[in-house]
Amino acid sequence: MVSAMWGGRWEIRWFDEVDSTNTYVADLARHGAPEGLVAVADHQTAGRGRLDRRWESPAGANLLASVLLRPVLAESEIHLCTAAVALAAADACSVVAGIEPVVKWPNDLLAGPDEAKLAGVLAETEFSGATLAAVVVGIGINVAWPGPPGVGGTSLDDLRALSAASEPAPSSTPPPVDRRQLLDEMLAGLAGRRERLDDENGRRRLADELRERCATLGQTVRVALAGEEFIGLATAVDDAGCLVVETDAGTRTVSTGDVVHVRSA
Ligand code: BT5
Repeated sequence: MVSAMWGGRWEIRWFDEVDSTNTYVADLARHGAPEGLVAVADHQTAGRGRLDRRWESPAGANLLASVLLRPVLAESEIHLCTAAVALAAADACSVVAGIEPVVKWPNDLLAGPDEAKLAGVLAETEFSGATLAAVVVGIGINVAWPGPPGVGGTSLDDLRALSAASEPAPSSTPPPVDRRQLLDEMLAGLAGRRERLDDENGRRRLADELRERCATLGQTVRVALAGEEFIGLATAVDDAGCLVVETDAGTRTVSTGDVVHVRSA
């Protein structure tokens, strides 16, 4: 493991292999680790998605990172932490790779002509009584490997090759994206967004940014909650980052759950 401070705010611990960077950071968070710890792994033996799903990635191919945040937030606002990381990652993809992903609520970055899954975010919380103590936000960004067969993923390197090939005078294959550069750019973008979590005005600006980048708005969505499923039109993201869905039975505000874009499903 290599450890280094970055930007005066982030302590990066880069591992050859861990079970899951989220699990690692959550364990340290429970033992009082300060905000700013970042775990990165070349390989995860038990990478996790949401709802006990797996996040797959061969060694050295993709960016797998988890950040420890300790913002003072109401439970209803926790989704803004996912948004802060997703938006910082989207900007980093744009700066480092020239790829402009959109956000699919709640936790995906989609990119390319087919809006394929480029990245996924997993936010996990620790509470002290009723007070939010820590949020561990993990992200997997597909840099060189587009995800397992059959799940419809994509990668930055594939998207760049596609875009180079479709230019009027096709250029040679661009060089592979550097994971460290992508991480540094993401953390630089996360620093400012983290500060916005501290006051109401900043949180509203973060929600504004999420609204601008959110491909789910205006789409018919199917929402799966624990023990319940419904279809409706995603009409808004509120200031807490929750998705507002108009259904035949009325308006629903969704703070968690799986959302499928029905048109693209
Ligand atoms: C997510 O879950 O999209 C959140 C993924 C978070 C992964 C990061 S990596 C660093 C940190 N440490 C961890 O242990 N986790 C975080 P979800 O929306 O549930 O999507 C999971 C589903 O995406 C799987 O069931 C597969 O169908 C698919 N999948 C798995 N690996 C993929 C990949 N590399 N690219 C695209 N899709 C993938």
